[in-house]
Amino acid sequence: IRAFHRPVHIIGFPFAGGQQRPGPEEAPKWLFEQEWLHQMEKKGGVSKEMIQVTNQKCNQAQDKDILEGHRKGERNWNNVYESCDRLEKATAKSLLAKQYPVVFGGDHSQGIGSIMGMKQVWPQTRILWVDAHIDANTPQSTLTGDLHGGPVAYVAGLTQWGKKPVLSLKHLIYFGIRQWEPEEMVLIEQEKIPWYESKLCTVERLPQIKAEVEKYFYPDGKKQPYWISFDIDGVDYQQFASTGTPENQGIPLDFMLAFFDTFIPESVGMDLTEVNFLLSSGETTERDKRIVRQLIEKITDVVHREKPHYTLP
Ligand code: 6HN
Ligand code: MN
Ligand code: MN
Ligand code: MN
Repeated sequence: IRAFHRPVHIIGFPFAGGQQRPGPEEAPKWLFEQEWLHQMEKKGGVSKEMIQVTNQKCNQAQDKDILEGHRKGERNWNNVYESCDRLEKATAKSLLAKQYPVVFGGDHSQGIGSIMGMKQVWPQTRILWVDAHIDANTPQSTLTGDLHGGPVAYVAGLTQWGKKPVLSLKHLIYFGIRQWEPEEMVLIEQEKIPWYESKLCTVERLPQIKAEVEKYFYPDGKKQPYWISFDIDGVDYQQFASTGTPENQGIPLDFMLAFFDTFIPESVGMDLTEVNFLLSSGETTERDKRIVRQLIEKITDVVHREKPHYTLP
């Protein structure tokens, strides 16, 4: 008897170059040093790999080297492009090896790489985007030029960048969004992209949410697997504070844990992004580290326990 259905493959992406605050590059390094993670690896069914990014530093204007390749609205583009290209290859490889990749960032610009790679293996996946932000800014709509605010625009082809778009906007649903640039909300309205505000994200409503998601994505009943892109700033700031672009309120943690129970069995992998312990201190940091552990343990538990609801490639 197999002890678990799928192995979990934690892909560390030590990258801060999609935004301007130091810290997200440290999160996977912290994770990979944790004794509890070593214990999980020893038990089996968990492995880890650190991506070599081209430059892990955040994008501060005084760093001449990381401004190289700067185009208006796309700060640090060359670095994001090349680092995501490496992540793209690693994500595809992980999926082809029948693993469940958890791409642990790093800032959310990583979505450009993880989703491009995932789509090579699973072109029909639907994406569940859990975030305080829409992350669909283009070089024209962004106010910050920070590329972590734009991964959806890159993978969906709203921004031209030399690789073919892989995501249809019909295959995307948001959870927890509460900050956006005007053009991003226009996009959601024009494309009629469903989104759940945080206060709708309750454990009690989850069965109904699941039914609505399925009705929207699969009107003909033929189901496809999901990719979960989970930005930790989607969670309520009172419950998790170690992140770079916090917004008020948000999704309760108990919803996220139940969300994993519900959607992981039908998903091929996920991003977990924007953890930044340098932005909190004392007991708050310790609490947030315990929460990351709880999330990783939960994800692993569900991936191991549940038979995937689709045929592996
Ligand atoms: N994230 N909309 C803001 C911007 O700069 O474009 C914030 C983006 C945050 C992105 O948290 O992944
Ligand atoms: Mn995000
Ligand atoms: Mn966000
Ligand atoms: Mn912006």
